[in-house]
Amino acid sequence: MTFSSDVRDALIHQEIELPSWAFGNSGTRFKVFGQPGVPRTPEEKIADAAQVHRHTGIAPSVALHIPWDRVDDYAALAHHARDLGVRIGAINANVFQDDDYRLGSVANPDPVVRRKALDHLLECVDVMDATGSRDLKLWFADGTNYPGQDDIRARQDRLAEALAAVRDRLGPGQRILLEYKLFEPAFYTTDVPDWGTAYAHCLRLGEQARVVVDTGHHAPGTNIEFIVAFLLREGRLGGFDFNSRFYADDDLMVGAADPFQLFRIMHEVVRGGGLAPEAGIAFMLDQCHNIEPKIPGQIRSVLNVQEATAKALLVDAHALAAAQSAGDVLGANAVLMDAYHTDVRPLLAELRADRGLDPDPMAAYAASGHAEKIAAERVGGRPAGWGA
Ligand code: LRH
Ligand code: MN
Ligand code: MN
Repeated sequence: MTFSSDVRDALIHQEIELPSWAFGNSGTRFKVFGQPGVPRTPEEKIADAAQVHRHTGIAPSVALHIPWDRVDDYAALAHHARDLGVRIGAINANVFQDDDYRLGSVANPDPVVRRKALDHLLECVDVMDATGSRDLKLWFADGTNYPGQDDIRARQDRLAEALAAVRDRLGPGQRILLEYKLFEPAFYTTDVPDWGTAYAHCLRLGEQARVVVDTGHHAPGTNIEFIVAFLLREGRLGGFDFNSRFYADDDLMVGAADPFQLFRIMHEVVRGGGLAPEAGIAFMLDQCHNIEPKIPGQIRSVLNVQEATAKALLVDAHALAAAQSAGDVLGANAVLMDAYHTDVRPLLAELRADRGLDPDPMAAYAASGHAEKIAAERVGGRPAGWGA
């Protein structure tokens, strides 16, 4: 079996964005486990991301998180990234880690706190201008813990006002990617709890706002591929924060908990034309590697997305459409399952070899000596931000 030239083309041009925070020490609220060789600076995080790209060939950008990646000169940071063969991708805002945000950020009842939060979001657009980033990714921890704690409608008004102010500040070609999350840290109401809420805000904001689907932010059993199909059809899917969940927002490696779900999602992406660069879908990872080594964890994750994508590209679209229109339930399902059960790993290994990459990125990284080198060079790696 071989990949058709269309499939090869799609796989060669696929780009998966890495999160800078995946390279820092992380953990749970119980314990952050330090690892040897962890980056001490944003520059070192970008250098680690560049290693992942070097071995996979499809991870050419790295997302920043402000203020975790705060530097004096963002243009210089972008230059540093380019020198290493990668670029800076989405800018992730952080309006959840200050004491001021106890009752929320942009939906806070206090206008002074709202202003502070908005100023940070606007500062993030300044960063985008300096780095040349297209996307501002917004996740709000805003919500309430108790019935009656705040006015649900008023919080929506405040949120909408802040989002509109950010939208007004965007340059041409820049976008808001609005993330939703079912719960946590708020446990009673969350101000952007689901795709419907995010979508409604994006519709009001206009063409420069799209929804980002973080795969870990849904209730168990949610049909995420339906959400993907719907948003893509409406032109409002901005991208993904890929990760795996077993229980809540576990941020485990994408494709680890449920590779079949990842395949189903990628099938809808392919079906909706979402792999084409002009579709503007950002394929990002949002993960933490609490107990496993970080660079190999990112390589594994990129490969998991690539394998799911390859399987989705192997779905026989004609046979599927024929079975569907004939009402052949079992036949249609079999077409999909045939693709899912194909072992694409040897084909992907060949594809890498053709591109001058090592066919086995995990083994190539292990043999590169990079892990030992950074362990010797870097002392005192910083937490990624979580549980710091
Ligand atoms: C919180 C979260 C969210 C953001 C990330 C920076 O749930 O994981 O998904 O994208 O932090
Ligand atoms: Mn996320
Ligand atoms: Mn999350």
